Amino acid sequence: MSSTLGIDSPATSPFPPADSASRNLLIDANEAEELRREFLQPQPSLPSKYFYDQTGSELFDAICELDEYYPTRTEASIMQDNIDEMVDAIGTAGRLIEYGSGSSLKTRLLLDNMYPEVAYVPVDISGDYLQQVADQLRGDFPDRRIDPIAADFTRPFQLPKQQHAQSRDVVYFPGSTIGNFRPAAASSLLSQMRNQVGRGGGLLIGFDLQKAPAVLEAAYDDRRGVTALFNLNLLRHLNRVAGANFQMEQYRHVAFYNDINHRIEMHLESTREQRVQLAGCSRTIRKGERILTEYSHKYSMDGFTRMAADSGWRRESVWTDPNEYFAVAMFRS
Ligand code: AVI
Repeated sequence: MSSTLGIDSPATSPFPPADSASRNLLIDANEAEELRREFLQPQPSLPSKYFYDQTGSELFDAICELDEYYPTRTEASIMQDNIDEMVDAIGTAGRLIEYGSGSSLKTRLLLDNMYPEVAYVPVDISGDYLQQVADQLRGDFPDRRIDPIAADFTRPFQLPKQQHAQSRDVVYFPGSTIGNFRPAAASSLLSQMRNQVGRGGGLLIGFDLQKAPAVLEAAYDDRRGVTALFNLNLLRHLNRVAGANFQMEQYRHVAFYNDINHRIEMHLESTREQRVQLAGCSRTIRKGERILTEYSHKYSMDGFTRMAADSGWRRESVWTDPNEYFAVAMFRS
């Protein structure tokens, strides 16, 4: 998940320095700076990475089970239905490098089926959790080489050198996480992946397709209100780690499809005027004002292929579901 949603850090901050409250934060100085920068924009926003504390991760798992939230199960069925072709496209030698691997749960099908010579390289920012997952995977897949790397995949990171010159690296980026990046940030991430695997390398990526707005809006505003809780939990998380004083009950979840930019937008709308403190800064949020918390871009097949081509990727194969709701594609550099 992007830490900046595509906003680059200016060399010097245009915002006032943090006050003394920022000394007790559970986030580092760069994160505090990023929060202040986003929150103090004319259109306030908050980085979506703060969705994922313990509660938020559990709520996201619950979202993936919802009737309305089609992406997870659709991608899983595409993988299941086409696993043999995918495994052949990955090839017989090299590494599968998963960006933002988390629990690696969705990758088990590939780990079960890939050629035995292919090593698995899960990349995740949370080092301790990554080691636990890697130990578990080594137990469950004793014949597979597992080489975890603790890194923030949104920034360039070093891979150990390949053992054989002719081996090919394939980046695996499932879950339509690419859709949570703004277009410029998505393009630069695709370029970074391209540079990392070099010529002849691959990219196996899942992305969400454009479809009827009613289907999309239901997926991000479900009847049981799980997505609303997921969105609101971001405020609770920031209260805990970033010295914020959000009153959760004074915001409501808003999700809609922006059909000009082809994206779901999630916001939190304030139900009254209030003064908010966050990471050592403060601002007034008016009644009815919205704080942007997430974009989830939806692509056309051609649009995604063009964006990838601009970053040096040629589409080799694409697999989709009967409704054409979601796509998994193999690109080659
Ligand atoms: C993680 N990401 C791909 C999800 C999405 O669909 O954009 C995050 C999410 N937000 C609300 N529901 C799910």
